[in-house]
Amino acid sequence: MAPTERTLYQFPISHYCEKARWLLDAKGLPYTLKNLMPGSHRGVAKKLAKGGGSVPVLVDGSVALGDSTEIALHLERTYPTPPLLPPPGPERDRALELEELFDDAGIHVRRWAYGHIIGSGANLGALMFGEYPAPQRWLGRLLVPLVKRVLTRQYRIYPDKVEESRVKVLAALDRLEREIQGDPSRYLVGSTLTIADITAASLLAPIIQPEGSPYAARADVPMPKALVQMSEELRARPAGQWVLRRYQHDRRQAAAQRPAA
Ligand SMILES: N[C@@H](CCC(=O)N[C@@H](CS)C(=O)NCC(=O)O)C(=O)O
Repeated sequence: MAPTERTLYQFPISHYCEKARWLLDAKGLPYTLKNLMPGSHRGVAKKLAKGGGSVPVLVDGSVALGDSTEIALHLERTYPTPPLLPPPGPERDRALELEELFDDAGIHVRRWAYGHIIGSGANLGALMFGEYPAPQRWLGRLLVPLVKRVLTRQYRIYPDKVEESRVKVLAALDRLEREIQGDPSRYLVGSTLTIADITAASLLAPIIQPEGSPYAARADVPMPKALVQMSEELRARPAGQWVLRRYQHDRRQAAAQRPAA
């Protein structure tokens, strides 16, 4: 039987796409990545998944999913080994609840981070388009002023909202620390990795900047002072250390077992 064709449509820099890549890697599934250009992505995503037009979109054989949580649940149903959710019961319910909570926190991480990146002289073109092939990379860099305007409007990157998001990100980190009881070696639910861990670690990664993530510090793209400072402060906390550990250990392990597409 021919292997299932599996394609993840994405933006390389998107933390929701990083979550989807990690889920696929953790399941040991081969997939092809297709980088969409911001702007034209909407039409492609809507046509594929008949959803809101955001990325990631996973096309897995005859099934198309346009939301990272739906992707997580689909993968769990279709490829139960290794399990990324406990069996039905209170632990599973808690994992699903935490998945949703940290998924929402991702909106605030993004608004806070872009709020500082857009307001500074940071090289947004290199961050967003560095991984695209040449013609798209050049086009993307030309479009940066437009991209900044669209991001500002779409994600409501306004000073009062950015501040509101900072407070919400810190509340999510407090919650994380309560869940792990201050111990960065613990998983959120039970004693193994679940979709709650993958969601929390990938969606918090842009402000912790772990090695092995798309947000690791790069000498060629200096980050705004506020982001560097936030990352340093959070890395000193159990929540920041937890994200670093999940990347050092679980993300690395998942990436290492990625089969060729
Ligand atoms: N709830 C969605 C959120 C995905 C999302 O916000 N994706 C962003 C990139 S980080 C996006 O596609 N933005 C452009 C758009 O919505 O048109 C998920 O979990 O997949």
